[in-house]
Amino acid sequence: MKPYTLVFLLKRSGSGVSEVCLAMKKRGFGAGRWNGVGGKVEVGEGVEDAARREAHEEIGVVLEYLEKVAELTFIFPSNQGSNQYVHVYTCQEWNGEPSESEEMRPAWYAVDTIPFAEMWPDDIFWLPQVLDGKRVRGSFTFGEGDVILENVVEVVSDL
Ligand code: 6OG
Repeated sequence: MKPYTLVFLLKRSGSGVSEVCLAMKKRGFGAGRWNGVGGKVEVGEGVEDAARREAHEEIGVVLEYLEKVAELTFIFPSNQGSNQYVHVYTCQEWNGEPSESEEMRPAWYAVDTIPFAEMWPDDIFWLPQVLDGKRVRGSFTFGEGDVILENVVEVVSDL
């Protein structure tokens, strides 16, 4: 299964995460949805290196420390070529301000205003737990119209 990365920039306030940077995908797979930044890991490329490259290409930031927070499997039975194994990270230290590219338009959202209805439908099952400081492993099977047919999400101690 093809490896991908997904990174969410976070701002914290005293007790926890206050804001998350989402980016509107302007073209390609997932266009029209808010998501973290990321993409395919190229052959011979390290996973974290791929995450850093994509963040720079898509929103112009240089990531410092990355924290691995999830591993997600997305299965499209009617289109197996779209199956993905996604390594998910959060990042609280970066250089530069998120800025728009040809591919993505970033915006900051307070954690209680995350636009789940305009995101991939799996996100509601795992992103709140990640923003709550947990690590998760998940698997999602998608049907026609990107409806979720099956989902398994477990909180894990290590990834
Ligand atoms: P490019 O095609 O831009 O990489 N991605 C998903 N993210 C979520 N939250 N749910 C999904 O459900 C996703 N499928 C793919 C992984 C695609 C980017 O989109 C993410 C990559 O960051 C199906 O190279």
